[in-house]
Amino acid sequence: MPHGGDALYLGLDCSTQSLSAVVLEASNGNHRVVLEQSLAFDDALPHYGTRHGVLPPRDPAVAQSSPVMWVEALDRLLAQLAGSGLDLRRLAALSGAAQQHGSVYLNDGAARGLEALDPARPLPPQIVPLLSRPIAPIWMDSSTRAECDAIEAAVGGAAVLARHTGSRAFERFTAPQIRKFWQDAPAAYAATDRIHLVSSFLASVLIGRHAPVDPGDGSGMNLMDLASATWWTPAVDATAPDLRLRLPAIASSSAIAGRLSRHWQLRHGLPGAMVAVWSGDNPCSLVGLGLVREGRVGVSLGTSDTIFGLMREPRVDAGGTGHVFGSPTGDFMGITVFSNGSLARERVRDRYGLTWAGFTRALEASSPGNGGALMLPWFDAEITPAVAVPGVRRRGLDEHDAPANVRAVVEAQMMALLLHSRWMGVAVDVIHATGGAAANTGILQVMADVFGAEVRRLEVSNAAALGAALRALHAHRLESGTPLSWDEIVGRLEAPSPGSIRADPVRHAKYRELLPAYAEFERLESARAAQ
Ligand code: XUL
Repeated sequence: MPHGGDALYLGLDCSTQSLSAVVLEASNGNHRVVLEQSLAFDDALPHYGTRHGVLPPRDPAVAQSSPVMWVEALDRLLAQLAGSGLDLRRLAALSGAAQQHGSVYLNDGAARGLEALDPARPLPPQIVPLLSRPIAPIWMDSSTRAECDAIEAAVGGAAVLARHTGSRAFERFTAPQIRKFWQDAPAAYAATDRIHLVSSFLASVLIGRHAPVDPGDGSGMNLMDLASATWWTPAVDATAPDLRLRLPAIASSSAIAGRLSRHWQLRHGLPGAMVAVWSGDNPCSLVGLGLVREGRVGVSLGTSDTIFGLMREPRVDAGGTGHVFGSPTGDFMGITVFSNGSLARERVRDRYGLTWAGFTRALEASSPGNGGALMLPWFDAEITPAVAVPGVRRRGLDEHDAPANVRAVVEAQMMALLLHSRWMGVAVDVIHATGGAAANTGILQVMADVFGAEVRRLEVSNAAALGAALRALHAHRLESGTPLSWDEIVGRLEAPSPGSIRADPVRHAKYRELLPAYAEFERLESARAAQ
């Protein structure tokens, strides 16, 4: 450490709606969070015109965002950190998490351009000329069913693709998105020299050269062979011509990609700290929630709702809804993703003119089980189960009854989480919860009651950014020849004791009774939507 004091580690999280930072201070063998900061894209950078971080779509199935906006947000947030009063000369390493699957397309001027960023000039006009595609397709996109079918057919079927890459083809995964780009804009594809994930793109901007992807985020592409963490040639060849030449290297999540480039040192007075390879937000949340052993699950209630847990072996979901990703620990993780997460909760809140406090009161004013009334909150196209044509479905539920609708959206989300995580084969007695909605005790109580499990809430609001900071610490110690085990990394975090919410046996019994009716309603309606 070149300067006195304890080492600092920075974790960033570029999610759908915001960029967040968590700074850890490591002292006396332990580490603790000393700063949390966040910047919401719509509010902080209104000139990009995003809504909830997404560019207004021409087609409702298309979801895109702006890579330049993410870089401008990075610049702003690092400026805020530099002015926060923390002595950032103590910054030993940083890493990041990002929304998964989204891709960024760079031309052959990017390698030089990233190296030569001018700290005296604003960043956006320096990034724009490096892009061969001005926008980035993101995980909410559901416009590539035809491309999914073509890729699956070319490699021998959905099951073969899932066996190798961890998932059958999903619309939002990077390979179908790349295939669509090649078909729609062949000249722009030809002018593309490197295709990054959101994670590896931002890491590249920080180190001033092309960064690798890690197996955690790489497994969200339908292109990586899970077992060997190498590009799987049949899927690469099935996606687009000469794609292999355009893909980044794959490196361990604990590898150092480079150091903060001169640009960042001069622009914000930051040190040449090590930059560990970035990963996806879900793999980082796994670490942030301390789930480094098999048998525990995490739930993230963010823009997407996700349920995940570590796996020693890659057990692929035969039903085709879940995914297996790489875990930053070098193991695997099972995950199921729902697109109607916080935006669905928000749509119900707004429909009845409620604040969040009013939403909570409405939840409390309605009775568990909702008298059997059910909702399928498919405000947007749903990933799990696959529903391409959005639309809310109600059964026995009066659309005008605000408390019943508030309860119905939360109960449906929790029952869907339970139903579609069974394939992971994990007995769930404790759930570690994170994400914006985890602040709401009423929602977590429904989670506890539906699962019949204890729910623990992390005090740090952003588990993905925390996980990225812990990964930076892990990578730095490994690089310095003083490695720490993952148990030590998560065990030495001095976190205030997490809030714990217990299941009520009577309410749990009620949900066990309701679950088959919910499952049947979901099965019927998703089948009808597919016709
Ligand atoms: C994961 C997924 C989402 C995004 C959200 O497969 O699509 O959870 O990572 O940021």
